[in-house]
Amino acid sequence: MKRILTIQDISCVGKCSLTVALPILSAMGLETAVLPTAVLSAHTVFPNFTFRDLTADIEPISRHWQAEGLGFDAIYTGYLGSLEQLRLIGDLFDRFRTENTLIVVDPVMADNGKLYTGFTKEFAKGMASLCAKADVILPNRTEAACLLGIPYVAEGYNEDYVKDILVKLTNLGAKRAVLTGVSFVPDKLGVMAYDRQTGEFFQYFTSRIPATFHGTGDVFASTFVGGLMNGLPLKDALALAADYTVACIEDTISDPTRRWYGVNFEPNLPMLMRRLGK
Ligand code: PXL
Repeated sequence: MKRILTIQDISCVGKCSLTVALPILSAMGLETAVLPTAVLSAHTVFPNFTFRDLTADIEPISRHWQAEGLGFDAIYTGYLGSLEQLRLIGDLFDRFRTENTLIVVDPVMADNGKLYTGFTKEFAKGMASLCAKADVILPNRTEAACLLGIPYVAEGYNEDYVKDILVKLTNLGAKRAVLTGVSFVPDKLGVMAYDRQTGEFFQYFTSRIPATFHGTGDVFASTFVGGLMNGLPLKDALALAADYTVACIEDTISDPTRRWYGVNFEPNLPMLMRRLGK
């Protein structure tokens, strides 16, 4: 069984980060180790959330793993809390990377043209340095603008513009870049990707659902990483992640008892397993 390490916060309530990544990756048949970067009472869209920083634990925990000879087939990072954490995790990549380790960085920090609470331009620069050490990065369009230090364009862009962004993203250092939240026509939303080694571009679009929910980026990223670790080619992992995310959003919309703070990813786990033949 492949073993994956995911590094992100625990938002105790919130259907995001580790509370999404763990069940999704487990359902996809992957042993999932975690390195929590912080414990929050709830994610940062809740008012008055508590935040316990775990930066000081990153090095001792990972040194223990090294002493035990533990390694990982993939390392996937999500929400990280500080510049110091970016530095420590870059160092962890260097210590655990082998020829066969897949390193995926989801540079969680912004959406809809704005940085999330607590993030700065300096953090975005540090995140660009962490992205340089990854094999695959998956920013949304706002995060891509922050990483590249260019203005966020809300609408009215075309395919050439997105391709240019993707090439610039891989110029940061990663072999492959996936850009989420791409839309050329109002009723379709999707992802585009670029593989610098083959020069190939990919795209996958679904119907746009007129609602936004928190945590969908983490659902998408976890499923995408799980797909790659199940041996799917990039384009199939993208399609699986997009279809599953859409199914979760549709389930949420049709649920009168839905939570405002996240999506119903749980009822759709069997669909994910079926798609993988599990
Ligand atoms: O879903 C991304 C995310 C993860 N973790 C925390 C967050 C957010 C987005 O706001 O607040 C704590």
